Amino acid sequence: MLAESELPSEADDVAHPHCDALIIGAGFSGLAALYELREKLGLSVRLLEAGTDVGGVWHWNRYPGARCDSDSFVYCYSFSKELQNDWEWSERYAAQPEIQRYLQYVADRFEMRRDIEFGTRVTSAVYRETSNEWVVSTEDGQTFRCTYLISAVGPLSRVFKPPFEGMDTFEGDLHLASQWPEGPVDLAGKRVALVGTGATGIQMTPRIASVAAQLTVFQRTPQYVLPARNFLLDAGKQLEIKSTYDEIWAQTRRQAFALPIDDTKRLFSDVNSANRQRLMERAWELGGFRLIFEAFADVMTDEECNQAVADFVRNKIRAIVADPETAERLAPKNKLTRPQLGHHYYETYNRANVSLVDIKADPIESITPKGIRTASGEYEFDVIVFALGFDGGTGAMTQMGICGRDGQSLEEKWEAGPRTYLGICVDEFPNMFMVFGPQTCFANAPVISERASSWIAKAISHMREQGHRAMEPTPEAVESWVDHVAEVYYGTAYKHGKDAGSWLVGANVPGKPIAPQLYVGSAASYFDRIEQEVDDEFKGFTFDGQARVSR
Ligand code: NA7
Repeated sequence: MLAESELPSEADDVAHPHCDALIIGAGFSGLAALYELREKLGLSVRLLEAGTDVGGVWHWNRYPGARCDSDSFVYCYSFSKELQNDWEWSERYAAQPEIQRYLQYVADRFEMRRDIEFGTRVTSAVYRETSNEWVVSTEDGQTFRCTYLISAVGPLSRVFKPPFEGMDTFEGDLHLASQWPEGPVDLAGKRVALVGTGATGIQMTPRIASVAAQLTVFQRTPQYVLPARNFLLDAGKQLEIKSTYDEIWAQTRRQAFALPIDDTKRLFSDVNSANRQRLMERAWELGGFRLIFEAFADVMTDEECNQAVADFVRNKIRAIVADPETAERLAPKNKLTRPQLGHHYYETYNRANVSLVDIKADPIESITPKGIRTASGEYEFDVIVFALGFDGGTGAMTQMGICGRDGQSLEEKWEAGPRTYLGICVDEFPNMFMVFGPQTCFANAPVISERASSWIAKAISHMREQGHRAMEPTPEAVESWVDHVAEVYYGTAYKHGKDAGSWLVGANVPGKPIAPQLYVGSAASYFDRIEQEVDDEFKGFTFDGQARVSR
């Protein structure tokens, strides 16, 4: 809570530029919001970005093997038919450089850069009731004023730093996957340690193994890794995509994870044992997330189904990995929730230069000048790479010094976990909107970001048409969304995420309260819910209320 004397005064306002909307973050979410608010609503918009270019998570996460897990042709915007027709994705799953090139292309094509300030990190954003404005300060000493504050900082941008002792004693090179250097990193012929086997570590493993003299992977919890089955999108496939884009987007918007596949309605109990196996084999061969969406409808809700699919993956691991001990170490013991996609991940453990250390059995004690010391001894390395994940969901927002009415900080507001309405707004934080904020839908991100941005534009239009100056959700609406997010989360296999240390429930960061960080219901139901709010003329909100002031 800020003291009254710390609240920004109006005395210096003339020195501080005002815009209608100020967006924080130039990733998929921020650029979508910039497009909606500037091009469609005609607002004056400023976008502040800490990095040196557009890209957001794709600017920072340039580690070897970084790639999206959604089909590239729906891991993009649908707001411009011309854009979607002109841009060609080269692979089923685009790699980081291509995704960043896409966002650079979008920024240039729609002349977004003129409204973006790069290298500008927000250090505080305080709502000032008297002028119904947000006063935003940056690390380099700038101050901005705006009516609408739009956070687009992403759910996975606050890095979880390695908590190990002795980090600064290591004589070789240390790298964090999510802060990978822009210049070349030479791993050829080196002895490399990789700590962490989440989505990031799983992508890095085959790439590092292909160049390093030796790769030692330190795994705490094994994951379910499905084969991605990447391929080049040839001219025929490009034509097919371009000529059916409307149908593809319609399919995507109906699908649980906003992917271009059809969710099956088939229950596990509908099928006999031989057919179950056949369905799982088919989904495994087609690759991607088909095993959890196309084989059976109840993988996340039926224990027996979850167990059968989990056993199927464990058996695949045993069939792929030649060394039985390594295979058992790689076989997950937890329930199957969101699997990861791998690009020859398990196969990589058959290479002579790759080994796996189980740090649950043999924990890391410290980083030493020569390498890593575990309970059983010391390993020597030239390079150590950490892929330990993020303070996901709330982490990026609570570090920005955001204070709503009466100087109440977001950190205080979310002391026991995120509390939002629809993952977009927070009570007592008038005119603050979030694109892909905590408790938004956990699904193919650009599709969610685009829908949320368009929803925010509709909310602001509604306010303007009705002559309102500010809106915020009612505490009751927030309570009902928080309850719904929890009910859905704890009604599925995701409820085991706490035991698995999942960031989705805040369990990976010591001391963080356990609470679902995202809504794990289907994207289709999320879209219906937020559109219903528009149709109901934003009945979960109060307008002007305490925010009303006379200028
Ligand atoms: P994740 O999925 O959170 O994975 C982090 C990994 O780091 C995971 O294997 C963790 O093991 C491991 N970890 C975290 N802290 C430690 C400590 N203290 N010691 C050892 N190992 C540790 O992050 P990613 O960046 O891979 O992926 C994030 C998201 O990106 C992913 O969910 C996708 O949606 C895209 P653990 O499992 O906690 O035992």
